[in-house]
Amino acid sequence: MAPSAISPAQQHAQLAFASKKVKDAAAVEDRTEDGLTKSLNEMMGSWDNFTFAPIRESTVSRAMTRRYFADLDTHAESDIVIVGAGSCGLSAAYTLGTLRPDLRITLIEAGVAPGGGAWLGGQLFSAMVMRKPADVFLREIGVPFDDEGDYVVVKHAALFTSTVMSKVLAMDNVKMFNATTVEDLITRPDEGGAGVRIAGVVTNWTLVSMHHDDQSCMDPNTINAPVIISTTGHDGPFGAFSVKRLVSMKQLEQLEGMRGLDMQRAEDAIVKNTREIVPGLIVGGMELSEIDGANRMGPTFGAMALSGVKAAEEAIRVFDL
Ligand code: 48N
Repeated sequence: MAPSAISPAQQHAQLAFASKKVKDAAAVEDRTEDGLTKSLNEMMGSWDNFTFAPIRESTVSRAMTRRYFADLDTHAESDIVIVGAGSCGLSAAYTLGTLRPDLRITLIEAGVAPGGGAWLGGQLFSAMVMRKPADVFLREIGVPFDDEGDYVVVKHAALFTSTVMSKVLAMDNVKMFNATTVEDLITRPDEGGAGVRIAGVVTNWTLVSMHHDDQSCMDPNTINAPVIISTTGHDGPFGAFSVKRLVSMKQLEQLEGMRGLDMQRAEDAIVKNTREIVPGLIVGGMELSEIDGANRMGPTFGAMALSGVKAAEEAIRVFDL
């Protein structure tokens, strides 16, 4: 499949933003011996005459809206869309964005706060367990951990989630639209097959999606893409979106439903079986357990990270067909 017409950078240039990109500023500024940058050090202790540069409210509004709508315009034609920015979706976005900077990748997340169930390790405990060899992914993104032999422990789940998210959001070819829900799939007849090929997603503001029943009809928006990765988690108020839609559009007979917790079996199954379910749609993470009837694994996250890596690999395979 040919990548989309023009690159995001070209599109942005066409919108002639006057801003200049300042990247990794902290990385290049020299630091004083107390560890802070010289300029921050100079600012501290001299607050009496402190003042911000002048601004007008409309400037702030335009700075936000100009970029948002330019991104929406650019990503209306995406190469790969990832639905759900939980631990699996973020890991897939990191792997894809790193391996294929030529692809325009769009991440759609229903919550205002991405991250899904990966802000805590389990119940309300902050430490996150990953069984080896998932430590390979932690080394890849530079998250420190305690090595406990067969498993590793990240001191706070939010350290993993915020690190992988920060790397994804810093990528030029990845754009995340959060507080945005995928409420349907775009389909085309699958040449040579009896079913359909997934060709994009249908989106709406999440707050709108939650109120279709009590407001007049609010039509959605669309994003065309030849490949979709769905990682919307196991069934729940928002979970398992794409697999449930495949059943309702008669592309899947039924869902086997996630089975009881069996840590030992669950994680291997989720990673090994992350795959293209119907042409153009790859499913990973806990959403997959609903199709296959895989066990749940509870508070261990290695399968989420590595299922995301595998989903990225699958997406590139399908895209390059
Ligand atoms: O964290 P989740 O729910 O899903 P995964 O598969 O990334 O990670 C699952 C993991 O957190 C576990 O459940 C752990 C391992 N426990 C397992 C167990 O046995 O209990 O993230 C899914 C994301 C969320 O952020 C949702 O808000 C989002 O997907 N989402 C959507 N975003 C856009 N459009 C939708 N229709 C949609 N549905 C869900």
